[in-house]
Amino acid sequence: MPTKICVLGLGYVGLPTAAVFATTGADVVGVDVDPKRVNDLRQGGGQVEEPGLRTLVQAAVHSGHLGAQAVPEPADAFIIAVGTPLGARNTADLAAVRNAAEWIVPHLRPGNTVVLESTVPPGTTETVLVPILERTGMRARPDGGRREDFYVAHCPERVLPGNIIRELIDNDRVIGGLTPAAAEAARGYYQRFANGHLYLTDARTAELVKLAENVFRDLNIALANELAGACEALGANVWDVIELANRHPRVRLLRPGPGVGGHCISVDPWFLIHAVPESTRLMRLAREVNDRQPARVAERVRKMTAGIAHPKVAILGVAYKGGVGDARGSPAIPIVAELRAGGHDVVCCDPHVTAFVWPLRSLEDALAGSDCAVIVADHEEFLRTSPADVRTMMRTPQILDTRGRVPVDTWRQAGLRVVRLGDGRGDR
Ligand code: SAJ
Repeated sequence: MPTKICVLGLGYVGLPTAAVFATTGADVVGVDVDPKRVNDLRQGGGQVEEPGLRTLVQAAVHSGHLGAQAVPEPADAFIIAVGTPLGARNTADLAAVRNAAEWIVPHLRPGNTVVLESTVPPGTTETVLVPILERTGMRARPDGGRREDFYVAHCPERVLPGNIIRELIDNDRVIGGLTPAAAEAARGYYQRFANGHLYLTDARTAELVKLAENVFRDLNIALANELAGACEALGANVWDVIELANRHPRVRLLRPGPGVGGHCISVDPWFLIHAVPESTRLMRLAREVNDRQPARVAERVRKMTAGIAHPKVAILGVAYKGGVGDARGSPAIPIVAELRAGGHDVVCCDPHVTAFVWPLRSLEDALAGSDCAVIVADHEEFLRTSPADVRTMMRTPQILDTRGRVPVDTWRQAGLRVVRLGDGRGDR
């Protein structure tokens, strides 16, 4: 009998994980509360725009090893990959984790393994997931000389949107077992496809490892954003400063930008901040610094368009970063909202995003007659556009590059004014 795996949650982690497990010969069933996601998977598709994902899912469905249904069924392993967004007052909303656990309860059998992949506040595996699963009367910990009846582990996903398939297979992973036997049991599943090393630890450590990773990035980006402000004030170019500082063997600064978006790095630090407010002052400050970036971009646009009657602004890229089609938590949202509130006519364009808060137009429509084009998500399509065409389409040919990606000299030679976030050397 092939191994049976049930994946709960068919989002940007669950869908590729289900497909990759299916390629190892396991029989995989994906479930989701959203019937559209279930149908999409059945038809070999999916709503997640990610390089290589469609091909992988289609191959897995055609092989007969991957299916989808509205509710779980008995399996050897249950993988929970549901969202853990921010709820009220920036606390974690764990409703989907609870629902998934409750869904598993009627199907849980002795010897099963349940893995939580979702990013969660410290202690969630032990204090939220396990108590629900133990309603079955079975125990996840050894009890009076008796071994655990089933195994529970936290194995946080680590994939980078835009490079998910490769990272899913190649990245090292941390597997935190509620018990050592649970970590071993979970390893048995992940070693079916993982090329990276599998590090075994306990569940609480794994929870903190995941949060530490994203906090590290949030802090590093906040540092880059502060350096950008400092360079602007001091007449230096942050992009040169960072590039040259990173030539040091032990320095790895990240990049400034319009703000930190998405559903991970701007969310996960709060899980730790709320757990221990007194020891996370720096983390809170980093969140504040990064959350202020969109207002700084809007301020820059206001300066660039000062004196122009009824200024039109083209927002190029509303995804939370370049190369992805996901606009959740995108810094474009506060930037557009603030500019519109101030009376700017704002037109958005994004070749990767299908639905946004405001209507999306073609690049030509966005640029036509505009007075400032703001690169918010650095999609390659924008960087490949002919600057001469851009100049011709705009009324006031000026670009605000918040990502430091525009080939400045070429674009300036084409007659565009190019302003870069973090560049205090003027518009040369
Ligand atoms: N950003 C910058 N400057 C940078 C890097 C990123 O401003 O130098 C911005 C991006 O534009 C974006 C946000 O930060 O708005 C986050 O982008 P990201 O590429 O850093 O990260 P995510 O959110 O797409 O994915 C992260 C990854 N975590 C780490 O790299 C430590 C990924 O591996 C995790 O799986 C994912 O979070 C998650 O699910 O937690």
